[in-house]
Order: sequence, then structure tokens, then C-alpha cells
Amino acid sequence: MKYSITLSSFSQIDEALEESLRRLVAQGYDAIEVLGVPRKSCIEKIKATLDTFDLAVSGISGMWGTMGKIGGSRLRTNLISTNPSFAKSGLEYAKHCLEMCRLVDGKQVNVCLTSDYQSISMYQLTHGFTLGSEKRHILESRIIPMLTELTRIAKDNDVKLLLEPLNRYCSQFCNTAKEAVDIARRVNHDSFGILLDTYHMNIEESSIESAIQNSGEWLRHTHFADNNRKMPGYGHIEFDSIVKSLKKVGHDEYICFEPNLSLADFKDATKRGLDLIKRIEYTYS
Ligand code: LER
Ligand code: MN
Repeated sequence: MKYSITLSSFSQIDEALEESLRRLVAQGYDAIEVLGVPRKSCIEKIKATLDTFDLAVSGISGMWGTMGKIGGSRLRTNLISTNPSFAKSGLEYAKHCLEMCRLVDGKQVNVCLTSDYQSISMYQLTHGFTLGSEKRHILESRIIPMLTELTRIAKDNDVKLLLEPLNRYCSQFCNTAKEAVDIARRVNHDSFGILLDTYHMNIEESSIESAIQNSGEWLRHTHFADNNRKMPGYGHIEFDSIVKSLKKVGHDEYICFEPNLSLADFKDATKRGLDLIKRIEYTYS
């Protein structure tokens, strides 16, 4: 396995990119996952810095579910927005991420099916509400055609498009590995696959291990974080059997950490979490 970490994890950390990268290399990381910031010039600057370090780019993680200003640019990234012009902005953003991924020699871009339903209350979300038939209708009429179009653009850019299920508070359209695999079978293209995130699976899956095993050939990438979205080992998720399941399905791509880091201990946390997973992986090698 190769190890990566999302740059989005450092968004609350006031540190020069060079300093972070230097430490990550020293800690044993193989790659980083670039954040899909809207400005090409920012991505080019990140690329120039990256070129001075012995670090690969595992891919781009998108700023899905954003509705606001980022770096002076208005960003709307809800692909399944109830507002057609917002949904169109989300589609343009997805295309931007695919082009930027090629620019930074990344392998894949995640895509998340977020929306902006104002009518669904927190009470409903915490009490099993789903969109029912509307969900099926939107899947057929919007999601499959849109992902098929984006997959064609991914192929043109020689990168993969990976659907990432999110927990129920983040998406009403794809919450489990099974739903993502069903969609992947419909898109049915080599440049399309799924990304499983342990933080979201901890909330939505009956068994994280079965979700991994049942995803088989569609599983192309992983995001690792503990139940409290800190680095593995800082919460109660049992990563031993998760790594074992990944080994069993022959997953030898990246494990990409996507933690929320805190100022108090971010330097130790990225090291301790990585060493924990490397130790576990070693026992199953
Ligand atoms: C969001 O929670 C997440 O897991 C990210 O990977 C989405 O880009
Ligand atoms: Mn994730």
C-alpha cells in the first residue's frame, strides 16, 4: 500500500506548504491529495512546490457541498442542487477538478452527490428520512447521465472519477458502498470507480469489512480517518480488520488519510496515525 494525506486536512493549520511537505516526507508519506481549489493559478503554485519534493499526487479531493466564496471566487459545488444554475456550476467545478488532476499528475478525483434541500430538517435526517421515489427519479434522470458525461471527461484527462458515499448528514443520494457500486455498474466504465471513507462508513455501514469485500473491483481508493474524524488511533474504529479486508480484496493503491488536524498536536498525529496503519499492514503482509 502507498500512503497519502489530504491537503484539506491542513486548512486550519497556519504553516507554509513547504514545511508541511518536508515533515510529511520525513514521516514516511508517499503522496499528498491536492484540494480542488477553484483557481488554476493556485493549483499551478502547489504543483511547482510539489515538484521540489519527492512526493506523488494521489489525486484531487473536491470541495463538495460548498456554497460560498473561496479565495474571492464564488463556489457552488452541489451537483444535485435543487437550483439548475447551481447544479450547472457544480458540473463545471467537477470538470475543473478533472483537468487540474491531470495538471498535477494525479490519478483520481472524488465526486460526492451533495445537494441543498432546505426542506429536510435535522430531525428528519436523524430519524431515517429518505427522499424515496424522488431519489430514484433523480438517480435515473440526472445522476447517471451526469456521471457518465464526467467519466468521459475523466478518460480524456487520463484520470479516474471516483464516487465517494457520504453519511446521511452530507448526502441524500449516496450513503453506502452498495449504493455506490450500483451506480458504478450503471456507469459501467473503466475510468469510473468508488472511494470508501472510513469516517462515513463508520456511520452508515453495518459492517465496514463487508462493504469493502462487496465493493471488489470497483474500489479504487480509500480515505482513512477515525470516528471523530481524527487520525486513526485517536478514536474507536478498529482499523486492524479494515486493513485486513483491503488486503483480502487486493487493494494495493493508496490509503489516503483525511483527518481534521488540530493545532495542538497535528505534527505528532500525522506520524502516529501513519505508523499505526503501517504496523497493521505489516502484520498482514
Ligand atoms: C467529506 O466529508 C469527505 O469525506 C471528502 O472526501 C469530500 O470531498
Ligand atoms: Mn472523504
